[in-house]
Formats: sequence, structure tokens, C-alpha cells
Amino acid sequence: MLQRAATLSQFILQQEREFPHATGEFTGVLTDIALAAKMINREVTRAGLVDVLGYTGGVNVQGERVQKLDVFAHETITRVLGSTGQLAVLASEEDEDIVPVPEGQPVGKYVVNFDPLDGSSNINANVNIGTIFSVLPRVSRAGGGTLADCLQPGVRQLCAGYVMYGSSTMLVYTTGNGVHGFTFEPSIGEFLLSHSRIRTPRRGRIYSVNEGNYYKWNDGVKRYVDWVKSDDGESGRPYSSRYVGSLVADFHRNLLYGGIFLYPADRRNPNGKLRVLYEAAPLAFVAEQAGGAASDGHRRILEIVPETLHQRTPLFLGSSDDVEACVEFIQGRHPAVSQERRADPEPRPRR
Ligand code: AHM
Ligand code: MG
Repeated sequence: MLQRAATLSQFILQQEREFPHATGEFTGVLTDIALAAKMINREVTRAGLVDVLGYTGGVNVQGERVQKLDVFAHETITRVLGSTGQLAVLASEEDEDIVPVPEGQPVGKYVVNFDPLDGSSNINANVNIGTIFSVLPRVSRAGGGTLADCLQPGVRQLCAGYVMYGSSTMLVYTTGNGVHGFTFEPSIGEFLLSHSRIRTPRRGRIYSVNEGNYYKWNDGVKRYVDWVKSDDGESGRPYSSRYVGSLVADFHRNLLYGGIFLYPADRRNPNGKLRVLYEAAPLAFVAEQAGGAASDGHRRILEIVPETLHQRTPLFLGSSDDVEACVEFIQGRHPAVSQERRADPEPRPRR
């Protein structure tokens, strides 16, 4: 039985005993991610003091250079993970190229793609931000890891999750055996199991999207968003709009309460904004493991085979029925679209 208040390390060991085929070997990778998360958390929680202790990006009162937090997070993760002997290569939102394991360090068989501090434009307003990670097996056979190791579809992930820094800091992950959430207890410096086997509702009542882009979206997305706002007591519409503008925070809330997160393509960004490898794919793995879904409007996010490290994708993510309805609108096959066509056979230019 899984105990409440187990530490992350105890929980991982317990999982290893129960599902030896599912976890095990990369236990070390996950505990190292948690260690890096604690180090990042310490800096993030002091972010409000930058004007007191020294301006970020400048020099603090001790005369030390204060790093920007996203750079700090990137360097902390690469330093902690790069020296454990578990990894062959890393890729980060903060680096154009793959990040090799430092010279002289042992090379392992795993790959980590990560976004060190997503939503970092929110830092100064004390809004939640997060680290997103994806662990894959290497495909290259020997030597240092390669670009091909990083460019794998999400279905190959062994583990994925995120850390959300906020009113309390949480680490949520899956290894393909359900989704588990841990809350950081600062007084003892441990992540404690607080949410075991998270399941997301099949349908929610929340939609999360930057609606300022409405006029740039295609008709399918516009119609879907119009539809979730229209009145229909039976299906719980209108939905509530909730948008933090920080992916991890928007995703985490919707995971617990149910709902859909959208970052569609638009006229200026034909592939949307978010990145396949270290934003969409890991959250898609978590969503699916919690009973939810993730699509780019035409295919499962986890099946996208990325061609470049920082490839973007439109993203529709959350409760399975909500994602399905959204995809039906995008593909023009939602019943409400057919009704609209029957009622108004002459196509009219949309707003
Ligand atoms: P970042 O990787 O530069 O931080 O951008 C990603 C963030 C996500 O956290 C969030 O979902 C999205 O950008 C918000 O974008 P917008 O401000 O266009 O709504
Ligand atoms: Mg990001």
C-alpha cells in the first residue's frame, strides 16, 4: 500500500518494489531532478527580494553577480543531472543545441529534455512558474548522446512531470503507472506524497486560453471557444475562463479540477507557441496517465516525431471529453458545426 506522507525517495523505492519493470533504473534521475528542484525553489522563493538583495541580472550587495532565474535553473539542472553518470545527453529550452554530459563525467543511458523555468516572465509578479521534464531512453549505442537521442516522440518517454513553484511547491510525475503529486515541506526539505493516483475529470468546466489572440485563430478554434462560452445547462456551459499565462499552473489547476488548456496556431505563429519536446510531450504524458488527452488538433501529441529540438506545436490539453470536442470543432465534425451549417447554408465570413 502506498503511504501518505511518504517522501519522494521512499515512494520511488516502493514503486520499484511493486513494479520492477516500470521504474527502477532511473530512480536516480528522478531524485536528482527533485534535488535540482529544491535548489531552484530556494532561489525562486527569494525572487521578491531581488530589489533588496540585488537586481537580478546585475550585482547584489555582496558584489556577487545575480543570475537571471531561468539561467540559474538551466545551469542547476545541467550541473546536477550532468554529473550523476545516468545521462547520455540533455536538451533545454535555454540552449539552442543539445547539452552534452561534461567532459570527464561518466555517460549513462538516459536522456532528459527540460524547460528549466517555464513562464519566467511571471516571476516578478510572484505568479506560479514551473520546471517541466521528460526522461527518455537513449537510442544511440555508445559514446556521448546525440541529437537523435533527444528527438524522440513522446510515446517513448519513461518518465515525465513538472515542478510548480508557488504558494506551495509541488512535484508531479508519471512513469506510465499513474500520476503522483508531492508537496514540498520546507522545514524538512522533502517532497511528501500529497496526491497519489491523480485522475482528471472526463469533462471540466474551465477553458484556459490567451483569448487576446482570438482574431488570429482559425474558424474551428474560434467556434470552439464561442461554443464553450454559450449557454447550455445540460453540458455545464458556459465554462469559466481561467488563464494564468504560466503553462504549469494552468495545466495543474485543470488536471485537478478538469478543463481544457489551448494554445492554438494563429496567423502569426502557424505552429503555435509551445514546444514539443519539453512542454507539450511531458504534459501530454501526465494528462493521458491521469485519464486526460492531448492533441495538436489532428494527432495525439505523444505521436509527434520531432524534427528539431525547439519545434513548436499547437496544443489542446486536458480532460478527454473537452479535448475531443475541441478537436471535432477544429476538424469541422462537431455536431454543433453541422447544425450551424444546416441553419445557415451560405458560408458567411466570420469576425
Ligand atoms: P516561455 O517558455 O517563454 O516561458 O513561454 C511559455 C509560456 C507558457 O508558460 C504559457 O502557457 C504561455 O507561454 C503563455 O503565452 P502567452 O503569454 O502568449 O499567453
Ligand atoms: Mg517554456
